[in-house]
Amino acid sequence: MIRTIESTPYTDQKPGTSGLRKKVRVFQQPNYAENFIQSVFDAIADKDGATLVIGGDGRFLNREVIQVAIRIAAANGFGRVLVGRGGLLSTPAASHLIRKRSALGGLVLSASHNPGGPDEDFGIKYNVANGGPAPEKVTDAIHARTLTIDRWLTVEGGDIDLDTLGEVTVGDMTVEIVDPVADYAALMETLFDFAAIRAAGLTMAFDAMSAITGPYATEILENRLGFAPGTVRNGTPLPDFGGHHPDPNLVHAHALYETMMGPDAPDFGAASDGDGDRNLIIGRGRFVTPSDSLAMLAANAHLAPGYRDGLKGIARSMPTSAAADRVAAKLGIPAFETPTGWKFFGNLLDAGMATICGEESAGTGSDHVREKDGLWAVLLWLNILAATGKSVDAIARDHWATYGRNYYARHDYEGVESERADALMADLRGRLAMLPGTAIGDLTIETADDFAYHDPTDGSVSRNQGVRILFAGGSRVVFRLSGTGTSGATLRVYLERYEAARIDEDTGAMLADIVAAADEVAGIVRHTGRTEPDVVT
Ligand code: VG1
Ligand code: CO
Repeated sequence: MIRTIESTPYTDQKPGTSGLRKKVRVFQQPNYAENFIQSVFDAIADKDGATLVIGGDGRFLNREVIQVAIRIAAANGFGRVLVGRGGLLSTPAASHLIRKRSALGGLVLSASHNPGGPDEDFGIKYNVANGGPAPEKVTDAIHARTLTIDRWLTVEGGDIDLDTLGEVTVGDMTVEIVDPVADYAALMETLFDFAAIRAAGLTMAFDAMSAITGPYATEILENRLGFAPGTVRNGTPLPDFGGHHPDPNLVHAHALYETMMGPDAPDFGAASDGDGDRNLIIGRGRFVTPSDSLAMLAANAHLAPGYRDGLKGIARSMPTSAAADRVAAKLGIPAFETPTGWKFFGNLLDAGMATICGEESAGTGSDHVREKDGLWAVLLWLNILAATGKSVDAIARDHWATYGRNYYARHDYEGVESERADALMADLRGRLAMLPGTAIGDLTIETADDFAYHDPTDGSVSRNQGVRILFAGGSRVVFRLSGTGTSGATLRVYLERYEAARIDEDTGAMLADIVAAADEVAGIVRHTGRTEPDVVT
């Protein structure tokens, strides 16, 4: 029996960089999650009898929303729902499952690197049939529907057991509880030389940050690759991530950083985020910035079986450093520059124009799925270490000696009042045309624009994707506002300077004049009242 529940729209359900993210208490309002899920289903065609994947990162509210989503899916005509046991699926594993089982799409319940718990964040993201985040035309349709929705559909019945593998029936729909790890681990075995990694005798530390990658990393790293028990730290997913931000950067994964810089550091250190799509890479005594990691992985990918035939192209988000472009140039393959967010890579991957993609925010991935993939990056690094017998530090130095070094940092100003952040961006945008030729200290602005992306596969255009200030000589600063936060605004300032030969300098010192220029050109202190960023990555 299908029941129709009357509802009224919420006006704040516009998906951001990566789905709808709000405080848990916002999601707990009557009909809030239900409205959004029904709006997703109202915005998509061909649901009758189709397969849908549902899973999340295990954060607070995960199980409750999964139960609700299953009943709404049954009432909307889906034939089968695949759910990871315990309601768990990492974002890349969900992407793989959608592709492997030819699903129409999937609901990924996560707020990624944002903290979890009753007072923290929750999120819902819809992925389409290629396994990737819904493109803008789909998220726009979902948003439009949230503004007019007047009912949602459900079926009678209580909650189902999410913890036992097998099939149950909800309404006329089959729900299949699947092992969240098995298919993903099998995919990794097809891409990487597990025997060579095992034989290399490397030591490592992996921090799962009490988030989704614990079960995946334990199975792959400890069980299949033979790393010592205890290699995976914080390996049990917790609803509140143990009270931490599951964000793999030097601030929130500080304990791992300390280990890797200490006297007893293993060969390799890594961490992933709430939903398992990000990666932090630290060799013994050597932190690798995500932009550099993308370039180094692309340059060495042919050493892994899955990429033996080479790459078709490399894509990076606009604020990501241009280090990967230099690799593409040397390989004689195209380099693409997209807006922030993985949804923009999907078309390039589907069209076979790019093989490896990455973002400065610790996201790297390839055409094996349509999401960024934290453990994939870890395994590719391990495969490269095993194949070359070199340390992370040696690989980094060799890379810079060949390509030069893009010194890079991102400064985040968090919890800025939205009006002040908007005013800063509006002020900057209003002055773009006048900036070229302006000298700031020793730097001279060459060009200044607001990045617009023209998708080469479907001709769609995405405007206002971040302000770029390019200085003579190749340094640059980029300004944009975060689209994943749940309170106030976060201003992101991306700083980059290229050096062909000076590859052994201190990043902070190399970027100091660009930091000063960024403040002068955008009036960061004047607009935000902040004199220092909250997070430097
Ligand atoms: C941030 C990152 C972006 C990433 C997005 C989702 O977005 O900058 O590169 O794709 O998070 O990552 P924003 O709009 O806050 O800058 V995740 O791991 O949250 O799915
Ligand atoms: Co994530």
